[in-house]
Amino acid sequence: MDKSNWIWLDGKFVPWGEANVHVLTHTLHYGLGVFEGIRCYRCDDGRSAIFRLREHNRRLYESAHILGLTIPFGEQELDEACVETVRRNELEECYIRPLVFLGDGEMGLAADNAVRVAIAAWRWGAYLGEDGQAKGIRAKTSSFHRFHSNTLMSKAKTVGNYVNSILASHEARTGGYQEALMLDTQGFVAEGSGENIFIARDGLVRTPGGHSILPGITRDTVIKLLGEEGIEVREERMTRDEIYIADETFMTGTAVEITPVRELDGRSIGKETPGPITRNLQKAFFELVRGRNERHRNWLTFV
Ligand code: PPE
Repeated sequence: MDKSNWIWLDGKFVPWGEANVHVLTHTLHYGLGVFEGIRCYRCDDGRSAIFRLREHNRRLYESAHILGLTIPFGEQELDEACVETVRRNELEECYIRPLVFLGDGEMGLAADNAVRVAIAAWRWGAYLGEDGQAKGIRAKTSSFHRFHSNTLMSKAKTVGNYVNSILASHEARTGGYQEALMLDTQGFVAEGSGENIFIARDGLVRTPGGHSILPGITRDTVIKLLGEEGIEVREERMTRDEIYIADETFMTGTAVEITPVRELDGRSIGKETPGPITRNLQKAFFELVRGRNERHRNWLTFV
């Protein structure tokens, strides 16, 4: 990975190579921790802007609240720490990773160790490759279901939840696909291993509703951008074969941004990838994050 110089750890900047923890760190054993993934883009005027920082850190605090973890810093303090991490590392464009974890001290499930916070930032290009973003990826329905909302909490971006994602993603990759489509425990479409999913058919866009998914901030951005273009987005249940017969399918997430899906389970999707709705949306999205959309300038935090 493309290392940077400094990591914010519990309120102080430490050199990248010294941001270490003890092997008996609680989260390392049991997965109880929460995190975020945020992107910062270089705008046309040369300034860097963090995209929807407030919403990401709000979700970080909500995730912690769901798990019963109290973050020992104020929300504004962490927003500022994210900005400072980008600034200190002199990064023009980057991915920011705040992580909240339980430190070492006691072992066992009842341990009440100190809650610790780290913020790292590094350069991270197209998550599923430049080619994937331009021409679309091949996905496979996973044999691993997205966990039920009463198993692990789906509205929390919990460290341990990603074992479910990794099982699915690894299965897809070893089978020669780039990403997994995960169904919920009832068999309806949920999301990708680290992305939300949308389909378009006859000019109408649909995405699975809230039950078994992480409510993505990119998903919310896309719903708003499409709405402003006069394209209706319905949040409702869908089956995997509705994707087979969609005109267009795309995945959204901070890391993948907006990535078209050109094939699911060996069936090609639509006539062209990306289709017109996806192509226009990608354009609108990149204009927005690079500061060319006056209407949503409040989604940008300039570094
Ligand atoms: N669902 C899941 C399961 C998920 O992990 C993400 C983000 C999303 C939906 C989209 O959420 P949002 O980023 O707010 O639009 N996945 C992160 C994982 C990256 C990683 O592999 O690490 C991300 O995109 O940052």
